[in-house]
Amino acid sequence: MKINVVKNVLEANDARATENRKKLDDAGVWCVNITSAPGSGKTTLLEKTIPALNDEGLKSTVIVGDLQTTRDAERLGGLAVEVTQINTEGGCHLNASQVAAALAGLDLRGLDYLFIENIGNMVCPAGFDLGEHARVAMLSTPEGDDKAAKYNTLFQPADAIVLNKIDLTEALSYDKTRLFDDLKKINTAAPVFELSCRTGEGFDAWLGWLRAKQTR
Ligand SMILES: Nc1nc2c(ncn2[C@@H]2O[C@H](COP(=O)(O)OP(=O)(O)O)[C@@H](O)[C@H]2O)c(=O)[nH]1
Ligand SMILES: [Mg+2]
Repeated sequence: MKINVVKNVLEANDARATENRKKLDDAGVWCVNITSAPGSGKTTLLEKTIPALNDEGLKSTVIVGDLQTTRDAERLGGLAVEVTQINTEGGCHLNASQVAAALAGLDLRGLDYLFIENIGNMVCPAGFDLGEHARVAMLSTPEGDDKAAKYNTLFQPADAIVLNKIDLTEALSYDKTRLFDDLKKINTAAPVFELSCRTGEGFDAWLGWLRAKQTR
């Protein structure tokens, strides 16, 4: 008897993620999976990003993952065309089956972007493809300038990296050269967007990257 549970779980997840991506491709929806520690500013980033894209006629839907509560969904309700909350009830990451279930309830016609806010966790979400087109690994200055090195499994596969809360750089003596030195060893391909969701500094480059990805 051969038992290989972990492998089977990941293979099943990958297969479901591929189906999700195909569904999104067919609908012309470009999907971003946002991963970070709790409190980095994932929901705040979406609160600023979605209306800015909407002003340009680009429509977004959101899937929000949380262990409990619908608080993030409430914050984003009214900004996106639709917001779907997934409560994992203790689960430390979203998986492709949960996203498939959410997609089954969504009308993707006329949409440009699907933003997925993953569970706040710098370890578990890294191993699970959800069917996204790009993975964004986010961090923020209050977390300290050593986090990319410590949680390299999150930053290594990222297609883009967001450093948020740069308005606090001086107050926190955040040394971004340490971050960039670490990223040279971990991921040199991903663009790094240094921004502040509070002041809006750096936001244009982030929006420009998103805009360039939606090509239909
Ligand atoms: N100073 C500052 N605070 C921010 C910024 N972005 C988010 N925050 C705050 O950080 C806290 C956590 O943000 P939230 O979006 O809920 O983080 P999430 O857990 O990653 O979704 C909130 O109090 C936000 O107001 C920023 O750019 N600068
Ligand atoms: Mg949040």
